[in-house]
Amino acid sequence: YLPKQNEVGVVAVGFSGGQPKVGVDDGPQVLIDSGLLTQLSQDLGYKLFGDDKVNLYRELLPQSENADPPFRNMKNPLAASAVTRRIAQQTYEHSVQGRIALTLGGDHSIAIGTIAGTAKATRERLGREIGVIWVDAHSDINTPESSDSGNIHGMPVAFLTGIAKEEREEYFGWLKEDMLLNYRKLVYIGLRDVDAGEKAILRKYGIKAFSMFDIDRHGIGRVVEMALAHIGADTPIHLSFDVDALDPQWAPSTGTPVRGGLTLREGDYICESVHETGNLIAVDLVEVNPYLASDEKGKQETIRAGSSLVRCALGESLL
Ligand code: Z70
Ligand code: MN
Ligand code: MN
Ligand code: MN
Repeated sequence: YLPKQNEVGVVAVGFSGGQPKVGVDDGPQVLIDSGLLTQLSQDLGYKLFGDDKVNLYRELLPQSENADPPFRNMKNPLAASAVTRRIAQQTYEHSVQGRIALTLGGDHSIAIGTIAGTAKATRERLGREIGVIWVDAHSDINTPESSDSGNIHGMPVAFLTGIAKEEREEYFGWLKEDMLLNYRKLVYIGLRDVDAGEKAILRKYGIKAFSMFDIDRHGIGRVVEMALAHIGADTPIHLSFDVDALDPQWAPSTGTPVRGGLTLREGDYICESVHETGNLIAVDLVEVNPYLASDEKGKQETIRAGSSLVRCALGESLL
């Protein structure tokens, strides 16, 4: 039911306003400069649509103290809402035409846009709800009120599932019912740094999550099998991959590295398995910040790892 699996719609989002560290807005450019898009078209044979240049949203970040004041404890709320609203329109346009939407971030707040767009498009195009596989060290499911940091990249899942709600259009009120994700169709892999408030939310809603503990216990093969079974066969899948899910050994150049993460092979395996289902409708690769590694090698390793994840999700390593 996915007629254009040879077409990829690229959305390159240079946005850092969902968290405090500058530089993650250069993530998409370094990924593209490393040759990722060329590999997708030349080596993997995809027809590419959409952004050939990065949308840099730096000017949208508040230039003065009072330009975008906190709202319900959220930092840079107007900027994050405006950027994600635009991204939602972009992934919607790709997805409604049956293209795989590939978004390069940027911090993880941008997934508010990417998933809102594919959820709406998939309801229209296929009459189906999407499933989301969220691969991350963090669960990013704080509400504005449960968040200690006020950083919106720790909140996207709460807004997308409707667990956090806001009426005001300019503060994510543009997220309408048909853009939301059913939290029963969400599954996490790789968690190891989850706030107490987030644990309470995961428990309250019974959200499916495979932490590093589960991966140690069952192995990545079984975990991915269980994750896909939870979402259900034949469900359109949006894969949202935060590079910090990988162990800092493989991806040190990110805002919040957390030890004890996935090996690069485990990360690639998740992506390969999702590709193999034939149900992939979108991939996000976020939180590559080229300036945070302690040396050039760490930066290059992170870019290589991020780019490998994307290629695996698009079928590079399957014969
Ligand atoms: C913490 C918060 C976080 C990264 C998400 C951390 C959030 N739970 N950090 N992704 N890299 O601020 O809400
Ligand atoms: Mn994240
Ligand atoms: Mn994370
Ligand atoms: Mn294939």
